[in-house]
Amino acid sequence: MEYYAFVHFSLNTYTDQAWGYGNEDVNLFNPTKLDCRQWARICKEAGMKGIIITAKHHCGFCLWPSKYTEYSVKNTPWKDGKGDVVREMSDACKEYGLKLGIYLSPWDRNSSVYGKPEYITYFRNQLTELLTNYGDIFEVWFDGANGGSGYYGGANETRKIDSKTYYDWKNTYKLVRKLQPNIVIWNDGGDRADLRWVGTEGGSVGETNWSLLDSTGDVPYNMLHFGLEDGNAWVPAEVNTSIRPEWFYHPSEDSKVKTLPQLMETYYNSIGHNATLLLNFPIMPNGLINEKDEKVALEFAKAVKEAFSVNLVRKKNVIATNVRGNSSRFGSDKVVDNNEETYWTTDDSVKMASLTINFSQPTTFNRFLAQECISLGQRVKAFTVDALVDGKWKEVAKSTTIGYKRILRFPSVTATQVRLNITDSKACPVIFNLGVFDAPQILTAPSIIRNQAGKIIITPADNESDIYYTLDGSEPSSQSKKYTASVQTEGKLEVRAIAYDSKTNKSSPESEDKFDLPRKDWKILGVDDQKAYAVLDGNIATVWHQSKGKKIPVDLVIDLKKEENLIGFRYFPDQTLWGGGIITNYKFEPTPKSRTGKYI
Ligand code: FUL
Repeated sequence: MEYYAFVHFSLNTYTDQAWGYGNEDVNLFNPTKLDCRQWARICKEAGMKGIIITAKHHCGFCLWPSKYTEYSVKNTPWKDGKGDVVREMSDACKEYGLKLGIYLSPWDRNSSVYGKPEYITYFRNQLTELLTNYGDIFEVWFDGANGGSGYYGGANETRKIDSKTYYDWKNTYKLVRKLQPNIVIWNDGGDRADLRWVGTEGGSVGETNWSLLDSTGDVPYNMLHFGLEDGNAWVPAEVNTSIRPEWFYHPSEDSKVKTLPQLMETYYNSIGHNATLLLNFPIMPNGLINEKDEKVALEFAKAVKEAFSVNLVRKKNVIATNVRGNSSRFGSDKVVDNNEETYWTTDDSVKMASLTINFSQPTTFNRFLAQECISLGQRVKAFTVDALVDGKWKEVAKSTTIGYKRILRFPSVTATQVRLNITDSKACPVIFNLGVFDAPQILTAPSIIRNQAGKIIITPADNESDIYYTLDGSEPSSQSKKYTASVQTEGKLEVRAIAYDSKTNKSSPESEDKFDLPRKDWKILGVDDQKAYAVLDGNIATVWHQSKGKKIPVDLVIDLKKEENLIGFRYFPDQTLWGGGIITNYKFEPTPKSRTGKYI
């Protein structure tokens, strides 16, 4: 499937919430322009192969008129209670040649029986409705989230369950497979399913990405993100992420729709890392996808097409260091024949081998794609990509796993030959496709830092584009100052910068940041730890954590060296997903110096 959509639509859409409590008024649900054909058209034009709809989210509200609850579209003003969003979605998918998937939240904050054995019958009844009445379903999504508290038919209490045992997944899976024999099950909570979560909703999976896990046992973050080389179950990664920060529609996020460079980054870190990409569209209260989301999703499709439409090695001459039994059936030409059924492989004993492709003339490229024949398992553990530049071999990229699809990015190189050099493999490698491309530059907004000494450091996301900037808040363009080295600054200023490609005259989206008091002379008191200066270096990637043994409260006293008028401050918590969370309670207080020179 490679690339498909999520749509999040429920009562949350009308209450501006992420997770409904389960008591939201069904009368709120009244989309005036609901058009699942618009969703399907956009997904189709965006190159997606299917759509997974939130038939029931955690609040328990059903987008289809379930026989088993009153908390559904049948009691809403929409179409006088005669509507069925899942039906409209299923019809639209058929019309546009897309597959339909169902998200059914196991956690139901509306149901009075949630947490009791009866709920399992209720859940399976609903599953049966969804997997029986809407045609073929390609994937079912069992979200493992359970925050505990909820309405629960008026009980208004906290109900936590043991996600491993409560849902009796074994029998639930049996039912699912009986009703939809070709379905793929996603589940991050219970028994091992067919696809795995990647441990983040940020849009990436590890560069090393095995499609394997063990069939039983817990799956910590590292296994979710990188898979398990020696796992005994085939559980490939699905990268789920939203086109906006949140899953449901919030008007405040209209200005936070992901940009083309961000989506391209997601593409390379998901599809390019041997995973599928499940990209979410939040549906607006009127029942449509927002035009900004549509615009960037279509730009994204166009950019992917532009990058990968011309495979520079198609039908070129390929030489392999080894061919299985010297048989033409497994010949090296099979990796450039555009046929998914044929592949190159080596003798069983071979774990290191290379494929060298000769361009007939010097050729410029910056992307390399390789695909293993995964019906024979995932094998490659390490490889390099080398280019013959001016008669000398040069390593241009290096990585670990390949899997169904691996795409590597590197600065443009002009070469007469390119080589895939497999340096380690679990068993003899089996490759069915190679691709080499010259992708147009996707310009990404550069990052801006002012370090403690007051130096402005602007870094582009790639090393092929130029940076232009202004320090007075004016709009940057290719006529502005070109950034060549860090710039010393003092005091208050606003920096704006763009990355610019002179070949195409295109600019990146802009980055901007405002800076105020110089921090040059500031000293950290109160904690005896040099690492604490990470909080003053202007770089959000460097972090200070209070040492483990230390108790809260901790005072991080910053000596400003002179009296300053302060009207506010900003701080960034650790930006990494597993970085220890954010501070929940803190005081920010000016600490005047006493006459004795001590801080009080
Ligand atoms: C999470 C849910 O809690 C979010 O609301 C969203 O549906 C996301 C896809 O999965 O676990």
